[in-house]
Amino acid sequence: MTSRTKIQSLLRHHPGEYFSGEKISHLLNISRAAVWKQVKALREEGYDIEAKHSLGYRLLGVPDLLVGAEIEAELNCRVIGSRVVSFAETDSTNVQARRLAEAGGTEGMVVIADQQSAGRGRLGRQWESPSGINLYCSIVLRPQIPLQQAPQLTFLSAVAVVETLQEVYQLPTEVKWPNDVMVNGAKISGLLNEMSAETEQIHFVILGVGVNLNMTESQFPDSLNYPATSVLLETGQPVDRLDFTCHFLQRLDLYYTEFLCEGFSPIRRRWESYCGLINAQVEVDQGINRCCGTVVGLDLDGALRLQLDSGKIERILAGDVRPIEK
Ligand code: BT5
Repeated sequence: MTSRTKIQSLLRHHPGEYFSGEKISHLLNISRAAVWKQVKALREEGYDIEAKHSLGYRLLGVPDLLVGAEIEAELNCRVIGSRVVSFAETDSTNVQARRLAEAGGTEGMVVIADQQSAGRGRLGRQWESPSGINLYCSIVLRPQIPLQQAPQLTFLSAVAVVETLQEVYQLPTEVKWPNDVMVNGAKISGLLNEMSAETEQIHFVILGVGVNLNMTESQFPDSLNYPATSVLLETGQPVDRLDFTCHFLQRLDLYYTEFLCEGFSPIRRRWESYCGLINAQVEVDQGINRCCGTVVGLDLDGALRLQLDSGKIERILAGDVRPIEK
């Protein structure tokens, strides 16, 4: 951690509290001149730091930036966030994460961007990724699991997004198979997992996560296929993106370590408990095929179990699910 990040983290963890230059210098083991220099640099980055003659420095406001070093400093994870790489702008964090993973990037590495010029959804679809308002991140994992279990990892990120939105913002959040997170019937988050593997061996999996945090109505294009929303639109309150990101990564870390020890069952149970369509009649659009049935749950490999009118259980491996209005 650099001296700048250490000072930023110290002030951030003690909101409203004054720290004299001498105290910071003593606590962080740096010279007073270095404290002054780094406070000046933090102010230039947008941190509102008050300096009072007899009291010292205190933090009054933070810029809404997602900076890798700051996220690393805030996290207390076992695996996730061992390294956090941030971009002001990139094509797609999934593409960057793949590049870094191919160059030897370690398990748990997180790639984050303030803006994506080519944010990706499934099947070549686009993910709207305007600057400075949402979370766009990709996490590199190297699990030692059989290839066919890799799709289970999507459900880890879905559960971590749902629980962060429920617990921190009290939003009535649900999952929709395979990779959507919904609030009040509108999509708030999309997940895109990609993988590098050969002959039964996984090299790495990339968990791509997009969450609409401070997006306003006018920032969504008219061309979206489904209703979409953001935390700001649902709560009326702007979101501190650093805070959201750290809560989410912390929770993902918890569930990833649980997954490595206990397998898919606990996550599958949680995902099913957040799925508003269990026992509901749905239509599944699979491109050329369409089928209807009642959602029964998730299979062990992450396939959706659908009971057809004939009573037969069909395993759905891909497709878009829509509830059938009664
Ligand atoms: C997804 O695909 O939902 C996966 C989205 C994953 C995005 C993350 S961001 C970080 C990482 N880097 C990337 O490049 N991607 C990942 P899909 O189920 O195919 O949904 C795509 C559809 O959702 C689009 O066709 C639009 O209709 C709609 N959509 C696009 N942008 C949206 C947004 N910001 N919010 C809600 N809906 C959106």
